[in-house]
Formats: sequence, C-alpha cells, structure tokens
Amino acid sequence: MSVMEGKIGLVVGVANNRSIAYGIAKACKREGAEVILTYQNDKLKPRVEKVANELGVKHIYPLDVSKEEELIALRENIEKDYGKIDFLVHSVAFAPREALDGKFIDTKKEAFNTAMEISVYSLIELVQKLEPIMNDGASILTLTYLGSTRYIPHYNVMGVAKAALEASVRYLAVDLGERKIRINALSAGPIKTLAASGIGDFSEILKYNEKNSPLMKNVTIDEVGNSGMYLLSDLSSGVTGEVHFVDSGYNIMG
Ligand code: 0WD
Repeated sequence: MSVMEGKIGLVVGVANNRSIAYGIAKACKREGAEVILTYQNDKLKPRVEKVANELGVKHIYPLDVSKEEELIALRENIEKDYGKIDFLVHSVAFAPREALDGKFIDTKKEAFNTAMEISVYSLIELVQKLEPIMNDGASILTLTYLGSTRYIPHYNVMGVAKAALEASVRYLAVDLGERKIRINALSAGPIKTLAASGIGDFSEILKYNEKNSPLMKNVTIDEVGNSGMYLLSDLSSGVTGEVHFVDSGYNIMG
C-alpha cells in the first residue's frame, strides 16, 4: 500500500509548477493522497488550474490568507465536498519588495506588520479555522528558511518572520498534541521560485549554497516534496514541533 493512501489534504501556496508547494502536492499524490489546492487571486487562478489538471486535483478554492471570510468559506467548502482532512501544508510568505533589498535597520512598521501577518499569523489562523475539520492524528507542515537563525543577505524582515514562524510551530505543537495532531516546519535550501525572485541577489545565494554545502548542489522541489510528504505521513508519527532541514546539509557548515 502507498504511504498516503486514504489521506486527504489541503495544500496552500501553489503559485505555479515551480512552487515548493507543488513539489509537496506532487509527492503526496504520487503516494496515493487526495489533494485540495487553493489560489490566492484571479490572476493566479489559471496557473493553479493548470497544476490541478496535471495532478488530477478535483477542487481548487480561492484563498487569500489575509481574508478571514475566505478562510471560513474554505472550511465550509472542504467540509461539504470532502468531510475531514488528514494533512495541511502552509507554504505562504510575503514581504514588500523594498524590505528585502535594503538594510534591515530601515524596515518600516507597515512592511514588518505585512510580513508577520502573511507569513506567520496566516499559519496560526489557518490552523484555528481548520482544526475542527482535521482528523485526530493529522499532520501540518509549514515552510521556513535558515534566515530565521542566521544573517542571510537581503532576507531582512523575512528572517524575523521565519523565526516567529518556527516559534509558532513549537507553541502550536503543544496545543495540537492533545488530539495527536502534529505540526512541523521544513527548512528548505534556496530554490528559484516566484517568491524567491523578490529577494535581492538570490542567484548569488544559490551559487554560494551549491558550492558550500556538503552535497555540493542545490535542492529541488521534488526533494523538498519527498521530505515534506514524509512529515505529512504516518511514517513521522513521533515527530512534532520540529524544524527539519532539506538543504543539502548547508546549515551544518561553519
Ligand atoms: O528558496 C526558496 N524558494 C525558499 C522558500 C527557501 C525556504 C523556504 N521557502 C518558503 C517561502 O518563504 C514560503 O513560505 O517556502 C514557501 C513557499 O515559497 P515558494 O514556493 O518559494 O514561492 P511561490 O511559488 O511564489 O509560492 C508562494 C506563494 C505566493 O506566490 P507569490 O510569489 O505570488 O507571492 O504564496 C502565496 C502565493 O501564491 N501567497 C499567498 N497565498 C494566499 N494568500 C498570499 C496570500 N495573502 N501571499 C502569498
């Protein structure tokens, strides 16, 4: 039997077929799961539709994580169309471009608040809203980056947001543990995606990681997808509150 057979999950954060969330959705589908996708707005809808067709996904729903009414509608739609879910992927982050290119010391309050709302509070609110339709023993996964604990050029306010995201995972792990629901973060190495294109000098970061990681290569969305799938499956039933690196080992280097 395939690892994800009989499981239904929601994957939030597919923008196109280069998204990390796409790699995770693909791995879950391959292992037998039913996957539900969301699209942020009408502009992104056609790309998500294309991905949904490719993967054999039956339903896509609108979700801008900053809109509470869309979160409530999402829960109602999933409950009506599927009943309960077994896993949830949160693969969403945003900070205004100007906050990712200058000095951290210049971060404006509005940019700080936006980064925290879209990249951190969205996880908390998604879990609040969807917990009632999660089966006991469900698994939740969010995406983080090494900039949470180390200085990474230009990552700036997003590093602070990822630190808060990882702390949120630990606090949520305790609250959700009562229902044997697990939550973990996957810390991916740099990958060229739409979101990454907003970070200054990203191609330099890619080259540096490739040269300086033990495996001497950058990771792919398929590698992140496979490790993400493990964390969403029952194979990781003893793992919660964790930050799991999938970065060719870059984080261990001095
Ligand atoms: O190197 C990388 N690409 C890494 C990304 C390394 C380590 C971690 N990550 C993280 C990101 O910080 C993010 O949390 O992985 C997650 C997914 O990012 P991605 O796959 O690199 O980026 P992308 O394919 O652009 O998907 C992120 C999507 C958005 O795309 P754009 O680029 O249009 O902002 O997050 C979605 C959106 O589709 N998103 C939202 N969804 C709902 N409501 C919202 C929102 N308000 N804002 C962004």
